[in-house]
Amino acid sequence: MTRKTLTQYLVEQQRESGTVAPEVRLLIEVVARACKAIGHAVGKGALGGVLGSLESENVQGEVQKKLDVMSNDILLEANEWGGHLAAMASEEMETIHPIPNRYPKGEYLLLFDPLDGSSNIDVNVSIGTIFSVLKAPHKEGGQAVTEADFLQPGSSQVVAGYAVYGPQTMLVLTVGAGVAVFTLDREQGAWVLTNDNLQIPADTKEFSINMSNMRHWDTPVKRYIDDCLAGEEGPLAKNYNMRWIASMVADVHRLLTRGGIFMYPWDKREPNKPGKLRLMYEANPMSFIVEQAGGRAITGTERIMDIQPDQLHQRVSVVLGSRNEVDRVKSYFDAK
Ligand code: AHM
Ligand code: MG
Repeated sequence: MTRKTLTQYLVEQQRESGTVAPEVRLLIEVVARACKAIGHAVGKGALGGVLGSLESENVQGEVQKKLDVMSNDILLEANEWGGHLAAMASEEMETIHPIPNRYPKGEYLLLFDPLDGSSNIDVNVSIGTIFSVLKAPHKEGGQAVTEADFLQPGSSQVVAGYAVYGPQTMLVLTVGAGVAVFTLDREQGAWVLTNDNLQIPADTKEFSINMSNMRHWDTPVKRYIDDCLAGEEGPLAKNYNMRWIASMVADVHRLLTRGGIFMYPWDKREPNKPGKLRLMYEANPMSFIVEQAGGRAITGTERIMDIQPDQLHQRVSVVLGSRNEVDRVKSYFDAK
């Protein structure tokens, strides 16, 4: 059987449904190539000297791992010169990165978490790259891009995707016409289409949450998890299973494949922050993919992609996955 490559898939999308503009196709191919390079570095581990931490902290006050910074550099360098972008923003950079003047500029904005699940790097557990693409607002007279141009709700995303670096290296992508999955053929170095219409099962018996935070949760989350733990004898009348990889990419990839619900809710540890995960380059792209696969993504009370951001690095409470289970969690929040 001849399988399609990423390039073929994108050309067909461009021809048939007009969902992929030529500039967007170039953008996706460049990001995918950068992900291949990151995956290669991840795979070398100690042999490539890529494990361990640096002295530095990122804007969120988190210690940066070597691979966080390397992956950020790979994405920046790959995307600077192609002429498809106006600017980039990343979890690892405090402010936006406009395309330098020596290169032509395009109409799109690229946001990324270059290496998600950093705590898993040194223990050889799946990690990933998450990215989101927005259209830059039109400016008169070539005015410079600003951070405010990035502050668009998730519903404005043109593309979202992630690469997961696990036993297989995969790329999961939406251009707003369903979700396609590509597996890296490591011999050929090609992304090969392995699922052209990923759908999340509507129901599930599997939840994903960091249970060690239970004492800090808000009542609706506590009540829902208590009911899950009560199993067949409890009000939900089914036995649940639990998984927590501590890498959002890997946890979301699992639930996209076999159903599930993933939660990183607000909690009392840092009451002034809406949650741990970042809206613009973690929650929004994952929400776009999950919704395109027939699932739901909410904060508990509202749709994540409806949030009007006011900061590049703002955080958000996240509940996403199988449609009926997310609706169930929402009913716990509504009853609060
Ligand atoms: P990171 O972007 O610094 O890696 O942080 C995000 C990660 C998510 O991938 C994961 O869901 C969560 O943080 C794990 O948090 P915890 O260590 O509290 O379990
Ligand atoms: Mg992350």
